[in-house]
Amino acid sequence: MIIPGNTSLGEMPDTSWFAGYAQADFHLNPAMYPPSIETAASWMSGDPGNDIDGHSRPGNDGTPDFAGADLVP
Ligand SMILES: [Ca+2]
Repeated sequence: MIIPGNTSLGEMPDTSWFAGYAQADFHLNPAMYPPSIETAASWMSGDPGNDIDGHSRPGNDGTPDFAGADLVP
């Protein structure tokens, strides 16, 4: 399902791009995640200022950002 205004990352044949999907560890595996995830989101006021590790998010409305809870600096 594609929701208008969202970026499709395509089919997800496996979960290897998460560090530990089965253990609910949704950190990105740097060698495995699709590059398009780095700009699939747009940061907007009200979004979290940091990811799950405390890494800073853009902080400016409309700035491309990693989709999801983790970003890889
Ligand atoms: Ca991170």
